[in-house]
Amino acid sequence: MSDLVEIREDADVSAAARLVREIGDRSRLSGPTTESLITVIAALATNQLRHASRGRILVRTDARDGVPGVEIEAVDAGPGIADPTASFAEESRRSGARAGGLASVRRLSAEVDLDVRAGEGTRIVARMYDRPVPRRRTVTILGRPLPGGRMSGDASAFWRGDAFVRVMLCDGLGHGAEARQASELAIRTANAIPDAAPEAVLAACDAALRPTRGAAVTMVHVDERGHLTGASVGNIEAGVCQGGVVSRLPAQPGVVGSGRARERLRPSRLPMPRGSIFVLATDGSTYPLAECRVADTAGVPPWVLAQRILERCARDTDDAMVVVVV
Ligand SMILES: [Mn+2]
Repeated sequence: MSDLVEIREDADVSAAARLVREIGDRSRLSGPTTESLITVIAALATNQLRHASRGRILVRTDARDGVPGVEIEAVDAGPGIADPTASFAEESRRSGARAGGLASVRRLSAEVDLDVRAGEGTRIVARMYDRPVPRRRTVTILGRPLPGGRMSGDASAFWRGDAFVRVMLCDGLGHGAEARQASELAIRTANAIPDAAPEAVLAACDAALRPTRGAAVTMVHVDERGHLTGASVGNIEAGVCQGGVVSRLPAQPGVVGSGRARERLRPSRLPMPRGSIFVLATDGSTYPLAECRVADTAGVPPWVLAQRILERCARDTDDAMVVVVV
């Protein structure tokens, strides 16, 4: 069961709250869970009005291990959350200014996926369950065009299954709109073959991207048991980090779309145990994985790490995008 609410004015915040109350009642969720859903959807809707002036929110019922729950997905085409670290931080007693912020979304949700593209919009997906459930992987994507640029040539997407998440990151050659054509086509190609292995997705992209400039592309499949399988062509940095140690995902040189990348494609496997994080970054960032070496990343929210990489490593001469899977 799923429902959509358009958020255009203050009254729509109450409409969204009524919708999740109904869904909570129909799904026989406990009172406290329904109250949490109402708080979260109100925070998401208010955030959209305040920062994007409008947006839409999708609500879907879900269940995990027999425990009923709800997934709330908020999408807007605003400027993108400028400072995710601050927006999701718990309010201190002094900074009442942040009341109605997104801290409650983080606090009340079992999991949050976050996708923020500067100048393009924000997507927040929050999942809540009636009782504690085994935690699943979450994905954070933060990207921005090069300073002064209007459109990023980088693109990323993730696909979630019952026991896995698939993530793609693409850097169209050069930057701007034509680069974006190539990176978006890679995403659409992956989207059309949801069951294909990462190296098979890259092979399909190598053929599909022939009419474009081409792109650097990394595709990974991460399961819930601690296995990561991936394939990578071109200079996207990717690695699993744990306790300051980084295991890199090997990449083959070349360009997806050249028609020659598919000849040598091999899958790579890395262990990704609980507590480790997987970081991906386009070459708009210099030494992004060094950020995982200098400090222990355990317990650091993924958006804090992604934002830190963008702020400390991103170059002024290229689009930059960072993906963190925990
Ligand atoms: Mn680049």
